[in-house]
Parts: sequence; C-alpha cells; structure tokens
Amino acid sequence: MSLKETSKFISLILRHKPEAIGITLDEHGWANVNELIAGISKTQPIDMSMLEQIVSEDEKQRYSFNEDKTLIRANQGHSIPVDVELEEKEPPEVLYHGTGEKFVASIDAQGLIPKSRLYVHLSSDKDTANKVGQRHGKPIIYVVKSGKMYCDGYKFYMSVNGVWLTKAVPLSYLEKQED
Ligand code: HQG
Repeated sequence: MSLKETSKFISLILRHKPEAIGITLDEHGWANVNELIAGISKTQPIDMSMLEQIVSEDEKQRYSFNEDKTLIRANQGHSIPVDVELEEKEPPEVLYHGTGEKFVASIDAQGLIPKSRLYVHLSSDKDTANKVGQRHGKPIIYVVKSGKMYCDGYKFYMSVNGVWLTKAVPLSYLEKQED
C-alpha cells in the first residue's frame, strides 16, 4: 500500500467514516492520533512517522495535527457534521466551481448544493476548478458571483488549506463558463 493510498483511506476516515476503523471524531472533527494509528494498522502498515509524512507532504494539505500532535483532523471536505472552526471571510468578486457535465441539468435547475458534504467547494482559480470537475467526467466550470452573494448576506468560509466554502449557491449567482 502506497502512502497516497493510505492518505486516501485517512481522508475517508476523517471526513466520512471514522466508524470503519472503530473510532469517533469529537465535535470539532478531531480524532485521537493513537486510536487512528491503531485502527488503520489492523489493515495496513502505519506509524507516527508515516502519518507525519502524509500530513506534511499532502499536496492539498488536507490534514492538521493539534499542537502536541495527539489529535488529527481533516481541514475540510466532511460529510459528517463537525465544526472545524472555519474562518468566515469576505470572498473575492468571483469564485469558480468545477463539476461534471452529467450534473449540469440538475445544477441549472436548482443551483449548487453540497450533496453529501457540508458545504459547496469553490476555488479562486479556474485551474483548480477544472481539476475538481475532471473527477466527475467532462469538466464544466461555473462562475460564482461570490461578491454579490456576500453583499446579499451569504456567508463564505476559507478552510486552513485554502478551499472556499459556502452552504449553497442559488441559480441567480451562477454563470456557466463558456470556453
Ligand atoms: C455536484 C476534492 C446535481 C457538484 C475536490 C459536484 C474538492 C450537483 C458533485 C472537494 C448539484 C459533488 C469537493 C445539483 C452540486 N445537482 N449535482 N444541484 N450541486 N452538484 O465530490 O466539489 O481531493 O462532493 O458540482 O478537490 O466535486 O477530496 O464535491 O460535482 O475540493 O480533498 O455534485 O473534494 O478534494 O461532488 O469536490 P463532491 P466536489 P479532495
């Protein structure tokens, strides 16, 4: 099992399914590091130094330790309702959301919804949106009028790894990017 595969498994545990290895997260999304290592090591090799390497080398900086490294959590992307103490922040005038062509009809009918996650994920650059969209097939990019949304009272958050998040984006603030 590669570090990358182990990292994917950790992401599943810390965002969606801690019960898969018999652990729980606290209300702020923290898991006990010793419990996480013990739980994962039932099926694959892992120790503290591997975990530290995964956290520090993750290309999207998906995870954080607490100060004394006894706790670990995912910075964003959860489906389970935890409060990771996101920073509320004024967004730029526009943000981007990448999706797959297969979702366009539904998005054009009801706007962006978080589906299984807690928030809709947005980025400040089109390139990232394009990569996110590619995960779902042919990528389509929506421009989100985030400045206008913010003026109208919608809240935006930035995770510690730089992902913009909001609860939902109504249709009137969405524009499909034509290429
Ligand atoms: C779509 C990855 C139908 C939405 C990425 C998306 C991201 C709708 C899909 C992070 C819809 C949900 C999140 C509607 C939205 N009707 N479909 N009304 N509204 N959708 O994976 O944004 O590598 O839950 O467009 O890089 O793709 O895991 O969200 O296509 O940052 O760290 O429903 O996950 O990060 O898919 O990705 P997802 P996402 P990690």
